[in-house]
Amino acid sequence: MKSAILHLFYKFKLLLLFTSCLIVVAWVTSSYLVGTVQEMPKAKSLVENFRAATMLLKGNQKKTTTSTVEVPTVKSTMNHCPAVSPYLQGPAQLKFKAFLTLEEVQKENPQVAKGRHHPAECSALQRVAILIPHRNREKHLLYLLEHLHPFLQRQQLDYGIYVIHQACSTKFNRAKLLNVGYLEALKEENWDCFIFHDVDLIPENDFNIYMCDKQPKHLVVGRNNTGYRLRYKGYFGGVTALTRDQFSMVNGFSNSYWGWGAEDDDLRIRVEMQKMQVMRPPPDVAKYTMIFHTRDRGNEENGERMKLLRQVSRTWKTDGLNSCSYKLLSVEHKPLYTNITVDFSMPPNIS
Ligand code: UDH
Ligand code: MN
Repeated sequence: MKSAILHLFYKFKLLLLFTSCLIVVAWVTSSYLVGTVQEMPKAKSLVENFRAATMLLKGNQKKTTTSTVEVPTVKSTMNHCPAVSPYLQGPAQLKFKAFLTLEEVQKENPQVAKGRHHPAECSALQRVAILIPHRNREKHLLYLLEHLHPFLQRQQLDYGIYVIHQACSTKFNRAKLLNVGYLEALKEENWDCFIFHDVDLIPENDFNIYMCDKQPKHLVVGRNNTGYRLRYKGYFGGVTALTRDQFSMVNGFSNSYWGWGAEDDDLRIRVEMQKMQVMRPPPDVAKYTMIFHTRDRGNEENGERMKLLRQVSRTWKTDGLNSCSYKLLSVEHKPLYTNITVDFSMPPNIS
């Protein structure tokens, strides 16, 4: 009898031991699984953010501590935006309304102030300044603003649009205007990336990302008026993206190109001299519509351009950002862009 009770007690002990083991195993497994489920999106977003965040974010964090400009417009406590925005739509059929007005474009963009916008839901990967050289192309500017604001917002960028307006009736100088844009925009904000943007080129595909990369980027592979082919090998005009440091490393554009042509080739030579390599997005993405126009008065072909191009290796160090003199007439903060008006005096040997 006694041994039967003992046997029963022994069995009960075994059962108890087995059940506790089961409970322990169940507890360990469940906490591991919950942990894994929580880690998944975290890991995914880390991977997503990795590519675009790499170079520039690191650079920024170092720089903002030493910089005098201390207005990162986005709170650092927010999550970084993903490398690929969920709002991108891909290729678009562009429409140009015949009677568009600035007021209409302003009404379409109530969330834009002083030409600037940043995403509310995440911290943008780069602060991007768009610089547009301009004179007497108001209609083109209107179309560009209408398309560019929603385009940049779909890319979740922290951006500002600057129009650099040449006031004087002297020969047009696109490159010098862009140098002015860079210098003036940096007085307002420590921009990471600069997009040098012709007023008449409208991007057709929002996968053409307006962010800078490890190498200077040329964004216009094709446009409607060239059958969407690169104009020529080495073409580096229309729309380009360079980081603050890449542009300063080449001393910006030359200031010496008065009239049309070759200032963009000059920049390419500067870039290559610094052992940088121009990169381009895939041709099906880097597509633009150029609004039709004829040659402007005051922007005739520059007869000196080939001569200037041959001298770049001798001139780049002293002709550029560090020698860009101009008369600043005004800086106006309009709802959709900042307008910088400048006056240039032409050297006496230029006619
Ligand atoms: N720009 C102006 N105003 C001017 C001249 C140039 O705003 O008077 C700016 C504008 O941003 C323009 C950019 O400089 O997009 C480049 O100038 P462009 O558009 O005149 O250059 P593109 O190479 O045309 O597109 C050259 C003349 C085309 C002649 C066509 C004849 N078939
Ligand atoms: Mn043009």
